Parts: sequence; C-alpha cells; structure tokens
Amino acid sequence: MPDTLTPEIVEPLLYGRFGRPLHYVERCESTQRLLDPSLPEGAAALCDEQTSGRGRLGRGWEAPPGTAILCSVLLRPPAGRAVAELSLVGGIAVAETAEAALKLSAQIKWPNDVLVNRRKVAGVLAETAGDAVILGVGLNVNQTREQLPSDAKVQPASLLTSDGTRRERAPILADLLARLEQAYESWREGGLDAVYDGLGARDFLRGRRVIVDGEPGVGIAVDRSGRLQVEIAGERRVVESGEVLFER
Ligand code: BT5
Repeated sequence: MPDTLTPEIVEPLLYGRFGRPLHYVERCESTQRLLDPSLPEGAAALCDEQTSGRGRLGRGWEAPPGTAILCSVLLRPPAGRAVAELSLVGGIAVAETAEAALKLSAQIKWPNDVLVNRRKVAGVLAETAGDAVILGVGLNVNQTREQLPSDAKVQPASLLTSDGTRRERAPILADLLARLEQAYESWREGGLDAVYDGLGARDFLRGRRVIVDGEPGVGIAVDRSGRLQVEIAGERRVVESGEVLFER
C-alpha cells in the first residue's frame, strides 16, 4: 500500500472530530496558510511537501516530499486563554503519538519540541488567525539520517532513525488528530492543570543544564501556567517565551 495522506486514505481512519474537514494538497508553501479561520474547529490541512515550511521566530521547517507528517489544525479556544499553552498541549499529543508508534518514551522540550533520545522528532507551532489558532505539527516519520537537517541546533531524528522502522503515515496522523482533540478538550475544560500530568512527566529541561539568553543555568520545571522556571546564578527566574539551549 503506497504511503499516502489523501483524504480517501485518511478519512476512514479518523475516529474523532478533528480532521473534519480534511484539506489535502500534494504541495504548498505551508499548511499554516491553508486553513480559513471561518472553518469549523478541528478542520485540518496537510500536504506531502512544503516549499516554505515555517518554524518559530522566522525559522524554517524542512522535510523531503512524502517523508513526514506536516499538518495544521484550526482551533477556536475560549477568549482570553493563553495561546502559548497550545504549543504544550500539541506537544503532549505529539509525544503520546510518537510513544505509541515507537514504544519508546518521548520528552517535551519547552516550549514546542518533542524529543526522543534527546533528538527532535517533531516541532509544534501555534499561530493566531483572528479569533482562531492554527496549530501546526511537523512530525518526522520516514526521513533517513541524511534527509534530516544537518545544521539544526537541536539534533534532529525521525521515527525511522529512532528505531529503524519505516511506517505508513496515515494511521499515525489519525492517531495524532485523536490525541490532539483529547488533549485540547481537556485543556479547554480545565486549563493546563488538566493536562499537566502529560507534560510534567515528559519535561525534558527539568534538572538539565541550560543556557537562557546566553546565561548558564539549570532548568527547574515547566510550571502550571506553561512558563519555564530556571535557576540562574542562584536565583529562580521565569521564562515566558523564547529559546532555551541545553547541554548535550
Ligand atoms: C518548530 O519551530 O519546531 C515548529 C515547526 C512546525 C512545523 C509545522 S509543519 C506543518 C506546519 N506548517 C508549517 O509551515 N509549520 C508547521 P522551531 O522550534 O523554530 O524549529 C525550527 C528549527 O528546527 C529550524 O531552524 C531547524 O534548525 C530545525 N528543523 C527544521 N526542520 C526540521 C525537521 N524536519 N526536524 C527537526 N528539526 C528541524
């Protein structure tokens, strides 16, 4: 069976509300640009190739055609809720998905990376579009080591490089959408507290040597409001957003 993500293949595998409607194109600039904010919550866009995939802070996201899950989902969170928390909610769902596929544990590196064996297998991007939020997930599935970016600050990995197994992407995508729906609904009802167990247990930076804005410190934990607590020069600091490097 060819590894394809067309709606005929994916739709029968869906078991929740997310992924309906499903908008698939073979190639696009970025799936983040394919969802009209007037679509129903849970609408998803996916493609086999992005020509201008987006990371955070103006960075890019790269994956050879047909190797990865590149997906965006439209969310309509209640007014006044912190959008940044949705990167973590997405991270929990992606980590669960990677764990279910690999039978290995995955970690969440605040604020939006999913790691397996210290290597980044996925990134999450939450962007606002009017009242809606477009949550993008890039999950590396079948890239070989040579097909992963060589210049990334966090060493990349795919499910294939993690355990040597090549996988069909459609069932993994269906699983991801269902897990995302579940984590999102919990968050919607009960905030980050409601999903914190899935986050705290996978908190990669906890106890790890980190560098924040050029200063060395130690990660304490992602707190219950989604911020990263660190200790720098003997003092506790709270990081709201940005980039934290870690020592390998
Ligand atoms: C992210 O940004 O990790 C969020 C990535 C979100 C991508 C998805 S794909 C579907 C949807 N449509 C889009 O256009 N975007 C979303 P950030 O933390 O800024 O990480 C970006 C950095 O990761 C880059 O600067 C590279 O160093 C590295 N990188 C690029 N491609 C990668 C890959 N496939 N795997 C691991 N690292 C990668």
